[in-house]
Amino acid sequence: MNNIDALKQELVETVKAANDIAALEDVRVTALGKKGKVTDMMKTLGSLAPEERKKIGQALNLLKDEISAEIDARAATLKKAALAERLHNEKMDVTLGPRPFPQGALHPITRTMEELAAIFADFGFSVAEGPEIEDDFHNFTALNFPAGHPARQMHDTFYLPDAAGEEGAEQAPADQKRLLRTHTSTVQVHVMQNRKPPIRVIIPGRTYRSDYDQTHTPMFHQLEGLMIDKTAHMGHLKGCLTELCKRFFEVDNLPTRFRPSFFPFTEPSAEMDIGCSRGKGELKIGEGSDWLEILGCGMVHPNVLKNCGIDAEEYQGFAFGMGVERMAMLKYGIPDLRTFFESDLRWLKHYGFGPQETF
Ligand code: 2NM
Repeated sequence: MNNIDALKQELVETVKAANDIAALEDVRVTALGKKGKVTDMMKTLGSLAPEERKKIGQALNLLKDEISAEIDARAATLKKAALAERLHNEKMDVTLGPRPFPQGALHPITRTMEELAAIFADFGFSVAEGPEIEDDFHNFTALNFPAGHPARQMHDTFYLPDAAGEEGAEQAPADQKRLLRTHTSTVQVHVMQNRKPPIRVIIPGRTYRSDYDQTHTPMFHQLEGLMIDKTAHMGHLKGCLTELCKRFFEVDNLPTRFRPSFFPFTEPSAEMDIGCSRGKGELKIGEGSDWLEILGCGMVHPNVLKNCGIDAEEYQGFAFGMGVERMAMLKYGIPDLRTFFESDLRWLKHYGFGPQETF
């Protein structure tokens, strides 16, 4: 028993002496871990007489509980002290006046959307916006996605709870199910429903898909466009997007090609590639013999026009969509998608998006 008292004394002292959480974790291991001092003593129980074993066993269990409680109490104290220190060190004076020179700057995603919008403004396109919370009709049905299309699955789309889960609330009809828009095409639907052609709009904005890895974040940005009149055709689409890419990437004789593709909302559909080279792990746009996929496009499907209240016998048009992060990564040589959303000032400055020091 004397041994146990002595060990308790010793352990309580070491707990008190631990001055940070890491040191305290070491104490927990040396005291209570698999090869710890209390465990070592437990291992000697087998050689004792039954009466003695019971007494010592109980005492050791008690010791274990006591030391564990001592460690928890010490951890709480250390955490409190660490927080107090941070609060003290990171104190700021909110009454300070404005800084003498500009400290703000536009995020590269915002910059990229504004650059694209400025080019489209030259082509006569205006900017339209719409809600990020949408319904199934605007996100899928109107855009000619058949029932049961894979993009409609819970797995890919963030659905919102029905009628805030209220008691006695009726289940919403399928077309009214609420969701976070998975593309900005929902805004094209609103525009077509509410305006008469000719229509010439672009829609930059946030979109959401349930996906997270090296090349996907659950929130990302798209810029889509729509042009509708009586005679718009694939040639106009190609000319418009080719000129856009030349201006955006600042390459005069940019090679381009259009490959057949498929989207539910366009027919025919195409993907546009631009010329590039990939020597020595470095991507160069505008030269070389490789191709880089840059956007999707096509002639608006007659079903989409009809679903949005436009006479498909009289009007036709083209549409396109691109990922803003991808455009920004290619133009500014940013290799990792996820860094866009880390708010790291050093990263922003490194890629030339720090505050402008002109004052
Ligand atoms: C893309 C590719 C091709 C598109 C189609 C429409 C609408 F609403 F007019 F039908 N909006 N956006 C479209 C077409 C989007 O993104 C890759």
